[in-house]
Amino acid sequence: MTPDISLPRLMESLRSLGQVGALDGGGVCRLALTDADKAGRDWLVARMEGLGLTVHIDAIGNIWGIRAGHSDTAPVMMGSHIDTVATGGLYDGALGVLAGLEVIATLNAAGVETDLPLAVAAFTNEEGARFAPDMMGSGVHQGALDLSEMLATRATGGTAVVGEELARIGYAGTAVPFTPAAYLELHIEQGPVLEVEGLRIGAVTSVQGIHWTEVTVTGQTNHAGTTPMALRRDAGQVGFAIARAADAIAARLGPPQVATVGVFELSPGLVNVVPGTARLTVDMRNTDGDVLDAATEELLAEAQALAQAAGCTIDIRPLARFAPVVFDAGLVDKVARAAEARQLPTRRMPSGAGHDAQMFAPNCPTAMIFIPSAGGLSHNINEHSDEDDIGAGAQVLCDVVCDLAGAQI
Ligand code: HGY
Ligand code: MN
Ligand code: MN
Repeated sequence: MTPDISLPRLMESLRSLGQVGALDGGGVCRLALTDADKAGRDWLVARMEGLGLTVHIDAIGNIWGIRAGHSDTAPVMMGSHIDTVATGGLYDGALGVLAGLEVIATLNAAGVETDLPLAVAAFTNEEGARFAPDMMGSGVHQGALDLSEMLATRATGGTAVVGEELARIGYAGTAVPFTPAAYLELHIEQGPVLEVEGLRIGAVTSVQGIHWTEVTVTGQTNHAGTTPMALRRDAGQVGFAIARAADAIAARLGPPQVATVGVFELSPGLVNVVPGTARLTVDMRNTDGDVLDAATEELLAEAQALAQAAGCTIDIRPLARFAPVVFDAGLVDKVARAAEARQLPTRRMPSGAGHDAQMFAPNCPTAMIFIPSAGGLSHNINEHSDEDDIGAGAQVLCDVVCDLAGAQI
């Protein structure tokens, strides 16, 4: 039997990292490549070194630690991310990285060696909240995104540039990425399904498609009192109509289609000035890539027509275009069987959120393990998962990784 992970040790590490970038009212903010992210990275490297891992950092700032195995071949990799959104919780991303370190600590304590090396990774800018697209580091690591293009990426709505920020925080490395023997990611579900169905583990089968688009509408600033409605070129009204159109498309298509306008900025943003510019972002997702493509196409055509009818111009900038991804069926089965062997009620399910794992799926056997999210809440400072579920997820991760890596138990 695989050695038991230590839940107290794992909870200590989650709480300790949760202090880095902690928000006064609870929750965490470690936006990618900020000082808080740097502090989280420094914390992680120290923990990896403390476990005897050999630490590597690549050109996009991905961090991974290697535990040697009997053979000098591609490792079994566990990973996720430690960057967060601005209203982040303790577990989104951090759980997958720190559960990986807990597996290492467990095997170290039990003196268990493995045939294959083990790796634990934290990928740069999984969230995409400051710099789009999301899954930037893992995308570069696995060849889905171009390194020089990503290094040149400017913050969405800001001036910071990825390559300059990496250099500034001291995480522009030289390590050479590789494709692991297999990739496993433990993550909170960030949705309501497991909790509603009274289940403990999700064996994740796929990740839905993700389209992010930035839309900038340009009209004409004008006096709010003297300008007749018919003479206005009101960028704000066009922006609002585009946001409503996105919502209407999602309502018409029904689940699993979702649409979110997360950023909406008017300029100059003054009470008595007709907005000259509206900048908004639209996040659209669907498990069916064709339906998602058509939905995005429909929205952008409507946006063009709305702008033209209002005498405005429009600039459309794709920020992310990721097709749906399916995980390795054999490895998904292994996850489900490992959970059931621990008497953990389990189901197979798709992921509504994007994850670093989706970048590995085309290149090596890849699967994810979900645990329940309280109230289905995430990207919210009150994000919570029960300790028992955290322990159960980490134990399933340990069991599957030991099986894949040929642990000498
Ligand atoms: O947007 C996502 O699904 C992920 O949190 N980056
Ligand atoms: Mn995440
Ligand atoms: Mn997230």
